Amino acid sequence: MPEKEHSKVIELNEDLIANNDKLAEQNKNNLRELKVKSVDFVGAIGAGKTAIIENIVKEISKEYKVLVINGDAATRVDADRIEKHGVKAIQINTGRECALNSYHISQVIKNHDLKGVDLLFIENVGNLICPSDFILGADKRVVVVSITEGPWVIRKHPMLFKSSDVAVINKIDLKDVMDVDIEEMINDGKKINPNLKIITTSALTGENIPQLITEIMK
Ligand SMILES: Nc1nc2c(ncn2[C@@H]2O[C@H](COP(=O)(O)OP(=O)(O)OP(=O)(O)O)[C@@H](O)[C@H]2O)c(=O)[nH]1
Ligand SMILES: [Mg+2]
Repeated sequence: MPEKEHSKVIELNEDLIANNDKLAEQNKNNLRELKVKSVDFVGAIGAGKTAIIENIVKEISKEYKVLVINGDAATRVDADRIEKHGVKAIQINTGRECALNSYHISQVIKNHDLKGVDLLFIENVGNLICPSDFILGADKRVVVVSITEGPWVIRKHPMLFKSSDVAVINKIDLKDVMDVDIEEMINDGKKINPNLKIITTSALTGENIPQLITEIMK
């Protein structure tokens, strides 16, 4: 690509990210005004984001009013899984876009009645790269990976781990069949972000889900 065109592409990308950041700040302020606590779940395809959110809502939805936004390229599968637990879910299909952005969240704030909602859980599109450029304005970001993605999944994707508050290493029920050193994965996360709270879970057995809930509710 000629140098001039190349720098135009970089400018365009920088504008896109700056505009996204501005709108994310507005989302954060609007949600705080509405007294809605918000958590953005990011992570690899199939790592267990929906399964973890299902476990959490099963535990807390009697006490708290929860709304879930499910980002997905094409289907309503995840929103339907959440709604089975009696919790309202809004599916956003992003098509060729590989992450939710702050505009999607601003539209939910604008078009839905969030009065009385205590917690907003946002499941981002399965992807360990794109969401690092697009913050949404949530209070917390939780990154979910699983041991079936290989022992190097954390060190290969440092950006998301740098910008997250909590990391979940899921599917630990499979540790006997996977040749993965979970302690090493935890060390990778700590090296990338010493402030990261790391929790190993199984969404299948429910192991350590209470610890995750405590962390999210802080
Ligand atoms: N054994 C085991 N399977 C799990 C666990 N968590 C999720 N799964 C399974 O892994 C598959 C993917 O889980 P999902 O919850 O759909 O993962 P996701 O991250 O939401 O996936 P996308 O939305 O497609 O990115 C499903 O078949 C789940 O039942 C776990 O802790 N242990
Ligand atoms: Mg999902």
